[in-house]
Amino acid sequence: MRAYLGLGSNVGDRWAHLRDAVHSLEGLGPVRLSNVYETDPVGGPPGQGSYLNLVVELDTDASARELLGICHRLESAAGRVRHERWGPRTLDVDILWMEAGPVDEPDLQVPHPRMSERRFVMAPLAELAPDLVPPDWQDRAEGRVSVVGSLWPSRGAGAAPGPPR
Ligand code: A4P
Ligand code: MG
Repeated sequence: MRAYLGLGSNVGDRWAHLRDAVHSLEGLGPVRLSNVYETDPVGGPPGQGSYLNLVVELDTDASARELLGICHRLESAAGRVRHERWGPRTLDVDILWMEAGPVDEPDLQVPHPRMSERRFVMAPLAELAPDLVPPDWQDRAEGRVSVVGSLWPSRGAGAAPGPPR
């Protein structure tokens, strides 16, 4: 079943953090990738650096709870330390939407409750899943975003960041 993850990084080697996470996700099954976007930080402390963001489509039988565990493992592997909400991070991995259906628990909400307000989520998600994006999302979402490259193909030679293919 389809599931969408939102990945973001604004500390350290941002391309490497995203590439490593995508490599790990490829180990779970087939993936599709959006372009990578450079995005203005939304919320959080003033002065934090811009993010690189992308969305990954998975084809998976994992439950939402299992997927959350995978998100946390990927964040730990990138050396993420939690200081403050919406603060700078080596890697953030959020579950955006799952075909398996919604989840509403204290520590896990799917679809992600803030995704439609955020251009750094909606722009890459619109590439992969136009069916999940309301037609007026550009009017509702905040934050400047621009395509800066692609991780596709992410395997082997040619995996370095570059212009969209
Ligand atoms: N959690 C609940 N639902 C989910 C979900 N669907 N996916 C819980 C993942 N986690 C979910 O997250 C806190 C807890 O949320 C998790 O432990 C999990 O149990 P966190 O990653 O520790 O903290 P956070 O990311 O600072 O908080 P939050 O509320 O998840 O933030 P957001 O809304 O994800 O925003 N600006 C740009 N340009 N790009 C970004 O990527 N990211 C954020 C984070 C803010 N501004 C940004 C970006
Ligand atoms: Mg998060």
